[in-house]
Amino acid sequence: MANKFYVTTPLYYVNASPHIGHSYTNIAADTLARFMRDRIGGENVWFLTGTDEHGQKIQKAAEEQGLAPGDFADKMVSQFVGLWKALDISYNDFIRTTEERHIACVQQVLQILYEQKDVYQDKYEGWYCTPCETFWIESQLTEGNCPDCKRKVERISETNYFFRLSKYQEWLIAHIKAHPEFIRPASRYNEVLSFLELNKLNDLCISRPKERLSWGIPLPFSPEHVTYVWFDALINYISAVGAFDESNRYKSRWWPADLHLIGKDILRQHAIYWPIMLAALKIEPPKTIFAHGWWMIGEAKMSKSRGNVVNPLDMVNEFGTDTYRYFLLRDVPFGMDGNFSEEAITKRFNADLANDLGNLVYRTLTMIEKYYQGSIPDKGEAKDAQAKKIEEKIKSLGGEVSACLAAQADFDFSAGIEKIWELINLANKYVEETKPWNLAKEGRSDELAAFIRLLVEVIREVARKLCAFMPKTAESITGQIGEKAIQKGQPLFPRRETS
Ligand code: ME8
Repeated sequence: MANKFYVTTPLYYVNASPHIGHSYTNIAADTLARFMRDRIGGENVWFLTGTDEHGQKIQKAAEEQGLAPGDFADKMVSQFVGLWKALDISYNDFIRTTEERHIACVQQVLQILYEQKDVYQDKYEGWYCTPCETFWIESQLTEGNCPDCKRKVERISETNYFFRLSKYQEWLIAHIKAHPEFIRPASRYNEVLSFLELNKLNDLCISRPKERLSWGIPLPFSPEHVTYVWFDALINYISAVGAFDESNRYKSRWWPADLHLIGKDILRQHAIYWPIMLAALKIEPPKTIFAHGWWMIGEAKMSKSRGNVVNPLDMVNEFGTDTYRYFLLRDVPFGMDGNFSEEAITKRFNADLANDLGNLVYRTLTMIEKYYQGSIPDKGEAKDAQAKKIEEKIKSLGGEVSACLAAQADFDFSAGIEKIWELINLANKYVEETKPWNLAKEGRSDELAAFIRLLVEVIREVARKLCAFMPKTAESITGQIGEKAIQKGQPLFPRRETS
């Protein structure tokens, strides 16, 4: 088993408030980080998130609010930090690309690549999409517009610096072929590989003239230029863990990253630019890049530019943190697109949380109150077939959940949760079949005690396994079921009216 786990999320642009899509990646990363802390020890897990603060988009958004870009970014960062707190995101480090530790690292990378001639100066003539900050050649345009965002492009001609992507294309193809786990899920692996096999990579323009864009990291060898925002931002994954610093925290400890978690919108930058940047620096590539799907509203991707975003805090206020986390992780297999709606959350809430989990905990606590005055019975062993089945399931559950959350299974959160629910459902069925009220009436006290003890074991195991997915719920269950006695609280998930 690996002795460390370094997981990252994208660094989100601070030009607008975070929405459900951003929260999804962080909830997934948080769940894995919590899961791995439990398995290999907290000191062996490093979970990095942060914000991407340079570039045109942010400069423009700041101007619109009449603020200096740095002040604007400070203001926006607090929204991300606040949201991560509300969602119980247990990151170990939060990096901002405007921090000195990052800027120094980016400049060092640029200097190394410039000295070894992997970065060179050239004159650029072609089309430029300002909102996407991307250069396009004539043949790439769709009806004269940007092929990504379909907006108008501008003709530009300027001196810039370029990174030799093309030189490393064959290396990247070979690396991908030799490492089927490098890009996941398989559909994304195939997408990147066939793109590389069918297209010749152009070198990447990694600078912007200062007169056009001033909000960026200056090139150490050309003060007239700032660094292209993607080239700057990707470096966070090594700058945050101290690449090139004295502390040896980096090579000996965290790098290579075990997992870069991203959305499929930024696959090209992560699976092509980034490994090539690392190869040029003679740094090992990350082990796995996993691109998940999109949350959609109807037919459209939820995005700032489309203006169809849902504020995660509204959902947390309405449904609670854990219901929100549960819904996102359970409703859609990781890697696929999903449709977001409040009706869908309510449905999951009533069926899975109120009816199954909440009911199991509440009815068990109620029985302990009623039959044992709140003390958990300490003897009795259930011997019937259903009890045996439940005991087996308690034993196998840990392994089953781990298998679902493994890289080989593409971090299948939904299937992992389903395994936990198999146990919950077995236990609920056991209550219905055993009819404990009859055992009580008939004075079969040993059987009743054994039955209750098994339910308590089930609930304890469910709480342990839910920790990574729903930390508050797990804590609340553990708080209600003590070592020897219970402390019954309000029902965990009181049923919601459907409209
Ligand atoms: O791309 N569904 O930042 P960004 C699911 N700064 N996930 C979504 C989503 C949706 N509808 N919308 C956004 C950037 N995301 C760069 C990254 S990394 C060095 C630099 C999530 O603010 C998903 O993780 O546009 C996606 O990749 C990311 O937010 C894009 O965030």
